[in-house]
Amino acid sequence: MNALALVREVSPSIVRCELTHLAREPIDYQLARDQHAAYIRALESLDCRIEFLPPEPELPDAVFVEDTAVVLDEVAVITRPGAESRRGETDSVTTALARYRPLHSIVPPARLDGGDALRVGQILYVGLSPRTNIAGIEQLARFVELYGYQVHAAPVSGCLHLKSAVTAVADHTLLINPAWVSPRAFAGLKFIEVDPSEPFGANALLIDGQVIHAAEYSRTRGRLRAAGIPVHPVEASELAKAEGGVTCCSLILADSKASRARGR
Ligand code: CIR
Repeated sequence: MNALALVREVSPSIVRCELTHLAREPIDYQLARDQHAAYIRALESLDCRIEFLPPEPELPDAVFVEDTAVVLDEVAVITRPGAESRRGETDSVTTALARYRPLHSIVPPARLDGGDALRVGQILYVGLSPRTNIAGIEQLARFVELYGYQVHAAPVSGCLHLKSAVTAVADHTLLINPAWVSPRAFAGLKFIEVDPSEPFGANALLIDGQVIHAAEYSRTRGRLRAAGIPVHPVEASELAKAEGGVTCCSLILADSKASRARGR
């Protein structure tokens, strides 16, 4: 499968990023850029075509493009990020996505971060989190139900987003930190648990049967490989200090639809 990955370069202001659960540590901006470049190479090695969103040097968290939209095959929903400092990130994403998908937008008082939306088949699990409120989940549900998706809320605690706690790593299989989200929220699915020493290891980006996963979490990587899942490790220490993971740095559009750019 070819896919389109929308990404955005790391902003120099990332040193002023939002932090919720982590204490601020110095971020090496050049190393963050190098790690981001390696992440993009990993996407390319998985046959993704890369499209850069315009840089947003004054928006500290703009590299974490996942939070600005929920992209499905048929439609995309522009979010209203839970952190006020991040709301300016959505304009350029709206312009970019309008070429590929019909759009809906989350409006006040709703709040929603894309990092809280996990799709498994026709079900969207949506985290009730520090960033996403009930109104956000309800608005998202109204939009995506038009396209045959069901929305299930999943409360998270101890982490920023649902996808900090759980991601899809194969058909019907989730990588999960059960301390942050209850497996009971995902009836009928199989689980691989993170190694208990790697609570942040549950964030993996699944593309066409293979996953990109932060190199730091070697024990969890071992569990993925033992389950037969091909893993591409990428160094992600600097973005992790900004509370970001591998899913956060791209918006993935399945190319069958992406190539049918709207109006072109
Ligand atoms: C934030 O707090 O919004 C950023 N520092 C990190 C966002 C990470 N995004 C994600 O996990 N989807």
